[in-house]
Amino acid sequence: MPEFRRGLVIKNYSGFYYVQDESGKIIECKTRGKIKKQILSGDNVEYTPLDSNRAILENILPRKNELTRPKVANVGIVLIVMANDKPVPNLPLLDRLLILAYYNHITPYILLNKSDLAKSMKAEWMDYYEKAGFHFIRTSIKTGQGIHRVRSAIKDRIAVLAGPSGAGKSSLLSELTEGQNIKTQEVSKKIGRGKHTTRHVELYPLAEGGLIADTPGFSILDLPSINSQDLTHYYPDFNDKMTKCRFGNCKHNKEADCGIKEAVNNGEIAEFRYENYLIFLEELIANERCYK
Ligand SMILES: Nc1nc2c(ncn2[C@@H]2O[C@H](COP(=O)(O)OP(=O)(O)OP(=O)(O)O)[C@@H](O)[C@H]2O)c(=O)[nH]1
Ligand SMILES: [Mg+2]
Ligand SMILES: [Zn+2]
Repeated sequence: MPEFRRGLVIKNYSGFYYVQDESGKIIECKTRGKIKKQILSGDNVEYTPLDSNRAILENILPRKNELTRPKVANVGIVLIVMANDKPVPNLPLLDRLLILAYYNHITPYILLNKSDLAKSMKAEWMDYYEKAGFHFIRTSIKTGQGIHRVRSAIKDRIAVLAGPSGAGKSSLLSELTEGQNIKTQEVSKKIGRGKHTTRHVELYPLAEGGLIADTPGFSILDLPSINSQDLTHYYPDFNDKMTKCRFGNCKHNKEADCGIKEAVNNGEIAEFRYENYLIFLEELIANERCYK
């Protein structure tokens, strides 16, 4: 039996998979067609070398998780990007992205970008996340603030950027990769496979270790299919307050003696965060009615 080697898929261009081997070298791989699943960027794979640069991709190793937007496997960290202003933060989207991250066992980092601009009111509200203990980094591509902290957060993991259009995701990607992504985009344009014709997701390596993928901005995001009763499992900032609820199955909505409502009233939980929670709760309850 020939021995397989292991690597990580970083991109897929017209039938070829580019796999980073254990030394960091990129190997161009083809499949034999026996792999039934779609091979994603981020997949750990086994391959048989043909020569020093080319190989046959044999197997996909089990995935830790799999995101659909962007389509990447084995994501370790999601960078949720909002801007101080232009555009103002989309807090319902931020709260949905947090739920999605915890659901997929991905560590969320909240980046408040454009810290060189004056804070909008919604950006002021975001101080809540920092106080509540979420990973929170203020960044700016103009002043360089926070960039090194983001690099060390990514270290050795697969990171994806997410957030509304215009928040600065692609700008941060260029900053983090020191322009490496722009170079590869130009090369692919020259050989006629510009970024407009390719729909795959590319992972860009960081000098300090780790890989990062960009995502086009979006503002609409469905909640994962979770039980309404379990929604608070995805709210680390609610956890210690829930112990005060009178009812064990409290949904923190219309119930009396609720620890969450008490925390909202005394300012420990931000009102907007609770209001978003209630909207999501209704959404999940409505879905449950549909499937009954
Ligand atoms: N002042 C300031 N402007 C920034 C900063 N980061 C990005 N921008 C600007 O914001 C605009 C949008 O940046 P992009 O990086 O394209 O935003 P994006 O999140 O990738 O947007 P989509 O690709 O549409 O989702 C550009 O004009 C950037 O130059 C920042 O830290 N400060
Ligand atoms: Mg972009
Ligand atoms: Zn409660």
